[in-house]
Formats: sequence, C-alpha cells, structure tokens
Amino acid sequence: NFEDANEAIEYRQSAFSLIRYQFGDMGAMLKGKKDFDLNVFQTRAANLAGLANIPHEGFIDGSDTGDTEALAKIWSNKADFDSQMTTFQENAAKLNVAAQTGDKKQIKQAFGNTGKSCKGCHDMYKKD
Ligand code: ASC
Repeated sequence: NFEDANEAIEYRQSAFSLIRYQFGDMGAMLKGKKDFDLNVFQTRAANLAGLANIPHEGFIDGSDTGDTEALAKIWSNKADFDSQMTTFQENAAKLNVAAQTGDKKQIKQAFGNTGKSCKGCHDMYKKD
C-alpha cells in the first residue's frame, strides 16, 4: 500500500511518463517522423500493454490534492473513470496483438483507438 497521497501520485505519474514514451515513439513511426522499425514497434506495443495496467492503482482516495493534474471529478465519477481505464487497457492489449501481426492497417487502427482512449479520459479528468 502507499504511504500517502504523494506516493500514489508519483507512482501513477511514473507509469504515465513511461506510457507516453512508448506511445509517442509508436506515433512518430506511424506518422513517418522516424523510420518504421517493426521490431521496435512491437517492443513498444508490448511495453505499453503491460504499463497500461499500472496507473489505475495509484488513483487512491484523497490523491486529488497535491502535485497532480488529476481532477477531483475522477473520484466523484469513479465508476466511469474505472471503466475508461479498463477500455484503455483493452485497447493497449489489442494494439499489442495488432503489432505482433505486423499488419500496418490493423496497427494503425488499433493505435488510433488507443489514442482515443488516452484523449477521452484526459478531456474529462485531467487538468489542461
Ligand atoms: C500522446 C499523448 C497523449 C495522447 C493523446 C492521443 O502522445 O501524450 O495524451 O497521445 O493525445 O490523442
């Protein structure tokens, strides 16, 4: 268990920064900002599928104050927040499956869906 809210905040933020790195690098490859390397992409997608399961645990009660961009709305809409997190995890898992097929069309579709679940949650629950 976490010692306090700050520890929970650091835990989830650490996961999100690793998530952002994986997702950002995949995006750069899909947008042609760097060469598409399937092996690297597959590693990123596998990393993301695991990392996606991490942050949720850090959203403990009382961790809406402190050095965080998480809005208090998370805790007043916890069921919706939880379900959006689950959708994100499922989309990340599907992106990993798509990446392992190597099929660009499936990869792009799954990447887009994953990005939508990032954005959907941010729009509602993250400070601008
Ligand atoms: C990113 C990032 C996000 C998502 C989102 C996708 O690279 O930092 O929050 O993608 O913008 O729509």
